[in-house]
Amino acid sequence: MGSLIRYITAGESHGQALVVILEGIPSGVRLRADYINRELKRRQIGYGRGGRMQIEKDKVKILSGIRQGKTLGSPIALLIPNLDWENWDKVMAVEKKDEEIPFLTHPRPGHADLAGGIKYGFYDLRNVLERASARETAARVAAGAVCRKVLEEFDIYLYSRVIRIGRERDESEWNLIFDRYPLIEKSVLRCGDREAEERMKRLIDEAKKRGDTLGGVFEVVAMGLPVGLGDYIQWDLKLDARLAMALMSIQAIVGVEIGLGFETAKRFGSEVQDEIFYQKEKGFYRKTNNCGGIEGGMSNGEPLVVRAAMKPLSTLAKPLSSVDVVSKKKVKAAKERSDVCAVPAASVIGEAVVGIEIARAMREKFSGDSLAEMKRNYLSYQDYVRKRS
Ligand code: EPS
Repeated sequence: MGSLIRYITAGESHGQALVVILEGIPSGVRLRADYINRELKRRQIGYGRGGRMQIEKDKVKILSGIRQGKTLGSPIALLIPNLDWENWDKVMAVEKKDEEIPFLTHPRPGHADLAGGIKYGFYDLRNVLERASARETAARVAAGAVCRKVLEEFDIYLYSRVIRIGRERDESEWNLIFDRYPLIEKSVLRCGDREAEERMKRLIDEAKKRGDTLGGVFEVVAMGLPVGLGDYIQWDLKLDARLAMALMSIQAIVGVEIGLGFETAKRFGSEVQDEIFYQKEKGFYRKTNNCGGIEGGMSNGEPLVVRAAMKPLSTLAKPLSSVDVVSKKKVKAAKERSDVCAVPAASVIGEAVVGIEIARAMREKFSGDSLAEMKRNYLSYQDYVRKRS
């Protein structure tokens, strides 16, 4: 995609640390570790998580790219130590030790275990699951926090909430997210409806009792996007396509919709398209936002509304049938300590990856090596937009 902002993560779930290198952040952005840590903490909260979150207290170590509190424009390297590493140092040792480590040979249906083992030629499926684990998303949230800081410089703000856990739903419209945000941020399920939250919690308790897991749906809303992020001229520049890829790349995400999404397929065009109005003070505007802030692969100035569906986690305390990859005998799938439900965490991760995509599109549109240069370009574009409206 040739974008100026790009990132790559490294790290195993029970290895020493997670690492992310983020490139393309302009110089001159004020950034403190505390700001990143706040986002890391938000990702760790959530009803239905397992024992691991009692162990990890995610804190970032900024290794490069920031000096005297401001970004340098050079690659930003961030490290998040895994506190659980001390319990896994033998199993996950870099050097081969004399002690034999038993192989994990029972792939979990729905996990990367079997396809990954066949692909990389492993009979110890731990080699797959350690990297396939959603622990990796802590690194993405750290990168997302940096991008979020850039976006705040342009008055772009991100929100998220959980609207479904299994069969239980919060039916409220997306635009209630702002009024309910204090409640959402305090909720253990990131749900803005207390009654729905209680039902969701009961369902999670029931799943836990049964040794089962649950998925759900979260919604991310971004406010303040200028018109014209993304592009209509080429498939891989379209903002909706890029957001879908970013969200689908989160572990266990199986579907993404923008605005009314799948619901639009059931309606007439006249019930779906957002009519255009104009007022001298306001410029162009809409009274509805069924398209979720994106038309023709570009932001249209309305709030961005995206939702993602997460499948139930594949590590079950009461495991399903599987086959041993060595003996080929019928077995029960591997039973690792895990979460019952991680949709609230996914919702914070969703904010992060959406933030990264918006920051990338902003850097493309308002190209500049420094924040000041980006801001100048942004302001001159605002002048242009105002003159036209
Ligand atoms: C995960 C399994 C669990 C989760 C983990 C993701 O870890 P463990 O196997 O150590 O109990 O807690 O998520 C995190 C560690 C995290 O930071 O989100 C998995 O298999 O994907």
